[in-house]
Amino acid sequence: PAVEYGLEAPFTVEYHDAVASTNELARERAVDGAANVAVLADEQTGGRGRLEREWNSPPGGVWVSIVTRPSIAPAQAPLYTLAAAVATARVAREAGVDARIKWPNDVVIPDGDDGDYRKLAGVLTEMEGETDRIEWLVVGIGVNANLDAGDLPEGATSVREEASDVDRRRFVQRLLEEFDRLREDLERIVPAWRELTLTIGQRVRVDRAAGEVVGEAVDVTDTGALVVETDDERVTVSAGDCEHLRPV
Ligand code: BT5
Repeated sequence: PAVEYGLEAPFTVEYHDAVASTNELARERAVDGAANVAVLADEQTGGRGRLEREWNSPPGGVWVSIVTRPSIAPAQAPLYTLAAAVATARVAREAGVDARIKWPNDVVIPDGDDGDYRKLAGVLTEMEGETDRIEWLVVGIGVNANLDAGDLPEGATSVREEASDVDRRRFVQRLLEEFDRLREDLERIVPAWRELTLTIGQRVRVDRAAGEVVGEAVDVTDTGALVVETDDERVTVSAGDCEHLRPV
């Protein structure tokens, strides 16, 4: 399928016109032992976001899930989410949009100076493994590429709306290349992420099961958790604990 799709990527690319969710298919591949496979679809009928949320995936977007088997501890897995966001933002910037990263997993276009944004892309990372070693990791990336505003939920935007249509084959190729380069050196991911984020320095409200945190987002840790300075303490929030983050 890689040859059929015409990509010389560091991953074997499996292409489908329509699937329920590329993450679901990638998980099946992962369970079967696959590595370095990317599952790509033109359309998803059951695209998923984090925490059981829905992901709108009409034809024209880039819906892709990457299967990897890195030898890392589960605590490092969030770095792969950050890497996917960096790769996505970089390639979107090549397409002429002012893409920035909103912690933990959104690629957005800033909208004015008050911290507002329109969402361009999202990342959904899933994994399986032991407490000290993961077995596989699936990194799903959804980018609103060649989509009209009318096909998108409120608060979302697309590369088409912000700039112009992209060659999706080329976009996916660049995305996989950037992701591949970033995963080779995990220590470079957080610095690369810092350069593209709009969250650091913002006053934010983070909703968690354990209660909300309001304060200034001051940094991310070396495993990608957000450090928020409230009136009287520093709170570290992991991506998995974050239900919503918004500028306040
Ligand atoms: C995400 O979730 O942002 C992760 C999205 C990952 C999608 C990819 S596509 C390939 C792979 N296969 C899948 O099934 N999933 C992955 P979250 O942060 O929970 O954001 C979800 C929220 O974003 C929804 O509740 C909506 O409010 C909004 N939303 C839904 N579809 C959107 C879209 N196309 N563009 C922008 N925002 C959207």
